Amino acid sequence: MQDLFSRIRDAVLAGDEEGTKSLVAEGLAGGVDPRKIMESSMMPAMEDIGSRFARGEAYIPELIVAAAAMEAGMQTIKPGLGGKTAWAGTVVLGTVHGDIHSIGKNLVRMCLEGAGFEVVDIGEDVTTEGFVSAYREYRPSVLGLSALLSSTMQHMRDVIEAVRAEDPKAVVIVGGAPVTAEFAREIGASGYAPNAFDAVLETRGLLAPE
Ligand code: B1M
Repeated sequence: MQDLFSRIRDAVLAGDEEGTKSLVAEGLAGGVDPRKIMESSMMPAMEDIGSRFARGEAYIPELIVAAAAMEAGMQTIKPGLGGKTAWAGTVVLGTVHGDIHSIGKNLVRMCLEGAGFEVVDIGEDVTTEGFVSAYREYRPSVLGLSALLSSTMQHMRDVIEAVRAEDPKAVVIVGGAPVTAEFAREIGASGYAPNAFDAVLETRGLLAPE
């Protein structure tokens, strides 16, 4: 089993989409629990490349190909989960109005999905009203806001205010290159993460029973 997990981990790190898919399929055919495959192979691979990226030892293209391989593996795993990926909770995620940067947000989505969250990705350039209506529709455990521009991150404050008018207990996590922990506190966000891997830890922490 360990051997299969390390082969899947290597395939994800190499950005080998076909290899990841076929190894995941091999595990599923052999009766391995799909959740175990995610937790013991794909997630550690993304954590590994993510921490190397944070230390400046890996670069954006490596991160992107690994994320694509993980996404391919996730597509193979999903039917095995019987459509249920939300054992950890639901997250509505989007990039704020005026901002079309999607790469970081997509990585956050993939890591959350890998950790068992159902993610409703509402895309980029999402207006405050767009976030509120998605919140109303999905009633997520957590709302995630991403912004890559110093100008657009200002919209996060409006989204938080509008969503809290709808549900005063709304849990909102923010992130994106110009966003800091201090800014997150200032605008009343429940949580902040500097990268996709910390976004999983922060989301889990916010939902953990006290
Ligand atoms: Co843009 N861009 N861009 N750009 N772009 C930046 C962000 C910029 C820093 C470049 C620069 O000037 N050095 C700069 C912003 C400056 C600022 O305001 N602080 C900038 C600018 C100015 C612009 C335009 C205005 C340029 C122009 O047209 N004059 C324009 C704006 C368009 C718009 O949004 N309205 C623009 C356009 C574009 C492209 C379309 C060409 C392209 C986006 C393609 C796409 O996303 N589909 C693009 C890109 C690629 C970049 C850079 C090069 C890379 C961004 C990226 O994908 N990083 C960027 C410069 C740079 O960073 N070197 C730049 C990789 C990604 C993995 O990291 O997105 O930070 P990141 O996500 C991380 C974390 O931030 C965090 O986790 C992610 C993964 O670890 N995170 C979260 C993100 N969201 C999170 C949410 C969370 C938690 C964590 O919780 C919910």
